[in-house]
Amino acid sequence: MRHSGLDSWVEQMADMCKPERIVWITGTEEEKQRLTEEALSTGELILPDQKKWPGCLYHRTAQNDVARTEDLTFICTTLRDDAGPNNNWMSPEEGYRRAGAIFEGSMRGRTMYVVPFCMGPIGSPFSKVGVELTDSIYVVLNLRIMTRIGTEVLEQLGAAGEFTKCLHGKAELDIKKRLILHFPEDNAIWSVGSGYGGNVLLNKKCLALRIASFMARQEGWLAEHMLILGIERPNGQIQYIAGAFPSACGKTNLAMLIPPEPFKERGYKVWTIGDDIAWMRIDTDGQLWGVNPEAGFFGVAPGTSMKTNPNAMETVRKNTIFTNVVLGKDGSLWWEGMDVEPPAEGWDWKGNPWHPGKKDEEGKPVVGAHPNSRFTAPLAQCPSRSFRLDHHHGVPISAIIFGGRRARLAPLVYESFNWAHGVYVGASMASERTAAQFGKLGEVRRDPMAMLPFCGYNMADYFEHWLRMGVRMNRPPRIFNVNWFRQDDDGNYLWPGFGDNIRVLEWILARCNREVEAQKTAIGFVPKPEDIDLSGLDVSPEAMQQLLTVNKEDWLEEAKQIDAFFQTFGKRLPLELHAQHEGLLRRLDVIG
Ligand code: OXD
Ligand code: MN
Repeated sequence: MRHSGLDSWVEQMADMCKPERIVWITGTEEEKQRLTEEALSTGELILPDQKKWPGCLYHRTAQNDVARTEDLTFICTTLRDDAGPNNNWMSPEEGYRRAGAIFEGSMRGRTMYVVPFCMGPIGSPFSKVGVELTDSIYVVLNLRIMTRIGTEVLEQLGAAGEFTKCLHGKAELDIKKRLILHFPEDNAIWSVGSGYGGNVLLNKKCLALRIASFMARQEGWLAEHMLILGIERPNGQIQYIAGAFPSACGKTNLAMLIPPEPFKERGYKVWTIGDDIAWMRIDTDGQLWGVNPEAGFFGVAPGTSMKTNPNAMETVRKNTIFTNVVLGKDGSLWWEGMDVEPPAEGWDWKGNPWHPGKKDEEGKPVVGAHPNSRFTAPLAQCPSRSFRLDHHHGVPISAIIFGGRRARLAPLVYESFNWAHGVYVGASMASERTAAQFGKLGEVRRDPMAMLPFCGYNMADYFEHWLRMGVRMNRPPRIFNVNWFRQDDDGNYLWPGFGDNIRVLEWILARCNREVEAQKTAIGFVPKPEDIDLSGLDVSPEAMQQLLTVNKEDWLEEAKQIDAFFQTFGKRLPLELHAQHEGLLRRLDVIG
C-alpha cells in the first residue's frame, strides 16, 4: 500500500538534497547487518571487542558537535508570540529558505535513508508516526533502537495517515551551517549540519517533546520530559509515578532504581517504563494514563556504574551503540565513573591517544570520555523493564513529581495542595547549575516542568493547558516536589539518594492512598519526620529535621525570583498562576 503524500514528500526532499540513491528502511536483521558493515568499512562506526561487548558499536561525533545546541534550535511559527519567550523564533519562510540553502545538493554522492518510525506501541490509537529522511547510517541504527521502525510502521500509517515529516542531513557538519528547525504548523522538522543524537534523532526531543507538546495542546493531552516508573508494594499492588527533572538530576537512575535491602526483603520492586519522555492522556475512566513513546535509552555514560545504576549497566552490556566514550587498544569501552579499571592505553573521545592519568600541557587531567558521551540501548534489555511497556493504554499515573537541585531551599519532599497549586509548583521549578553545565556554579536556572528547552510553543499557554487538564480529570494525580540534593552548612548532602529515594516515593504513594497525615506548611504538605521509613539508614533526627525545614526568608527570596520569571510571559500568563503566587506570599506571612 503506497501513501501518495509520503511518496511525493520523499521525492520533493530528494530533489532538494540530490542523494545518489534512496533506500527505504524495512527494519529487518539482515538490513541492520548490511548497514553496520557499510558504516564499519567507512569508519563511521568502529567495532569494539565483541566478546566483551557483543553486538555493540562505537562512534565518535565531530568535536564541535557533542551536545544539543539550544541557540541553533528554533520554533518556526507564523506569529513570534506563539513560540514565546522560552524559544528562539524564526518565521517558517525564513526557516525553509535558510535551511533549504544548506540542504540544497548536500546529499550528492550519499544515500538518503527513509526511516518510518512509530512513537508508542504499534497499533495504539495514541501513538504517532514519523518518517525521518537522513544521510547518516548512525542515525538509522540509533532510530532502530530508540523507536519501532520499518514496514510494520508503514502498515500502521496506511494510505493516508498523518505523519511528522523529519528531514536530517549532515551536510558539512559545520557549526555555522547548523540549524534545528521545528515547523509545528506543518508537522515538520528540519535538522541540518549536526550528527549529535539530541539534534538528529528527530523522534526524540524534536518530535516527542517539541512537536508533540504542540499537538498535545491542540488534542488535549500532555507530552512531557518525564520518566515513568512503577512501584510494586509488598501487597503486589503496582502504582505508577511520572517525574520531571532537569538534566544532571538523576532521571535515568531514578527510573531504574533498585530498592535497598530492607525494602527488597519486604517485597518492594521498581518497574521501569521510561527514563525521559512521557505521553499522558485522560482515559475513559477520567484518569491520567501514560506511555513511554520511546523503545530505548539514550543515556549519559559518565557516572554510570554497578554502584550508581546496576540496571543500566546490565542494559548496555550488548547491542548498544556507544558515542564519545574511551576506546581501549584491546577493544574495551570505558568512561569516567564506570568504577572499573580503565584500559592501559586507548583513544579518547576525540580519537587522540589516551591513557589513565594523562595530563595536558598545563598539567590538567585529560578526560577520556566526553562528559556528555552516551549509550543507546534497547529498553527490552533492561532487567527492571515493566511488562506493561507495550500496552496500548499505558499505565495509570498516581502521582507526578517535580524535582531539581537546591542546596538550601526545597525540602526533601512536599505535596502541593491541589492540581492548580501543583501546576504552580511545576511552573516555578528551578535547579542549580552543576559543573557539567555552562554558567556560574550554583546559579539558579528556572526550568518549568523541566520543559524549558523542549516546549514547542509559548509556555504561558502551556501552563494554561496544564490547568485545563486538571479540570477535565475526575481524580487528577497528586503533584509533589522532591529535592535529593539538600546540603548542610558545610556543603555535605543530607540525603543519600539513589536506591534510598524509594523511602520518599513510598511516602508519596502513602499520601496518594490516604494512608498518612502530613504537616501543612506555606509551600505545601511536608512529611512528619517519623513517616519517612529510615530503617537500616544512618540519617540522624537532626538531618531529617533539616531536610524537612521550610525557611521563610529563603522562600520570600525565591518568591521574588519566581515573580521576575513570570513577568517574562507578560499578560499571557494565566491569572490562576498569579493567584497561586499571591497565595504563597499570604501563607508565608501567616504560617511562616
Ligand atoms: C537528554 C536531555 O538527552 O535532556 O535527555 O538533554
Ligand atoms: Mn532528557
